[in-house]
Amino acid sequence: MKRSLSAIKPTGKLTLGNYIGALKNFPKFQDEYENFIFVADLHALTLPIEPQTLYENTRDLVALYLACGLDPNKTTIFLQSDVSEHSELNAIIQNYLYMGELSRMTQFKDKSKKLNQNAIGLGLFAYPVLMAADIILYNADVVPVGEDQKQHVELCRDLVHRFNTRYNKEVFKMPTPIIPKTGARIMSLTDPSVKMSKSGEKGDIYLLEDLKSVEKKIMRATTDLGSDIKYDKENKPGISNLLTIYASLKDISIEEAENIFSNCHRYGDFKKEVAKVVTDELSKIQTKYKEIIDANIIDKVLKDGAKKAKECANKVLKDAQRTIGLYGK
Ligand code: ATP
Ligand code: LTN
Repeated sequence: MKRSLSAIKPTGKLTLGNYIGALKNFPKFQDEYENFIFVADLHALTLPIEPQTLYENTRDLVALYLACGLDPNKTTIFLQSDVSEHSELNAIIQNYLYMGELSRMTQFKDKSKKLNQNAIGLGLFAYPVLMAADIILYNADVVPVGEDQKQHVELCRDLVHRFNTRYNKEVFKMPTPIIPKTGARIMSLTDPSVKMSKSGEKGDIYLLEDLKSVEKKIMRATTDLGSDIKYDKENKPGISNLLTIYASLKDISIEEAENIFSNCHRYGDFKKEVAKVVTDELSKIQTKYKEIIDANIIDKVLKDGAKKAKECANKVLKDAQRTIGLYGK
């Protein structure tokens, strides 16, 4: 059976962007793939974060994984920090990735720009090394992620090629990023030129947000000149973003969404429909989230997941160690 692997870092409250670009797609793999989904808690340390916040974000993320349809009987759900093989493989493969290529990563450039230039953590720079270890340890065939993570998976592909060529053996599996056709980059509702993100501002919608507030944000979303509901990223970025959200949640194409609104010439009416689709979806997720928190099952899910993940990761780690001349006992 082929393997699928992905993760989200518990850096903040999950947004509608995280859901559409990543989370919503994770359960699609659990029937036909061996599915591994984890919380990238070590990656969350690459920017300053309060211990209590990290702890709570982690619990909420696992609960949201379950609320969005991941079934622990079909998907191995675990914490990155519970499987020490991630850090061990990281220590090895850091020697096969170069500082030049790491410094060209868009995410590093964006995030480091916002920091005091004398306090850019090494972990932020080496972020894609650990991410490559995450992927390689599970022999992942596919890695479903949003657009912004594609570059990191591509760097992992370069590493796999470099390593396998160096040792003349297929030690590591070559992964392929899977980017959703629609919704791979949801933009902020107040500024459609920037990505909606957990560390963003008021233009972001959170999965656990009060539904009235969600509705208000959509009704006030920045729109463009004109009155047609047409997808045109250049000239109508706000409407295009709302159309993308609508199409993704309805599981239809952008063209189909445009057809539905071909006779609608009032942005207000269109926004009402978008708000309805979003709040319906979030309402379902929030109800399930509450049930999961009340059922107190998270610790058990994580314990079982870590055990399964470790079995798999340890094999790959040992194989890599022996290949390069370490004892790998
Ligand atoms: P941060 O603000 O802390 O960088 P983030 O919101 O960008 O966080 P990540 O943890 O980096 O979230 O991403 C989790 C997953 O969600 C990744 O697969 C990423 O590609 C996807 N994702 C994040 N933001 C969006 C977005 N605006 N649209 C679509 N997918 C997104
Ligand atoms: N960097 C990813 C989270 C992540 C990940 C991974 C995704 C960490 N390790 C391995 C896929 C595969 C992000 O979403 N920011």
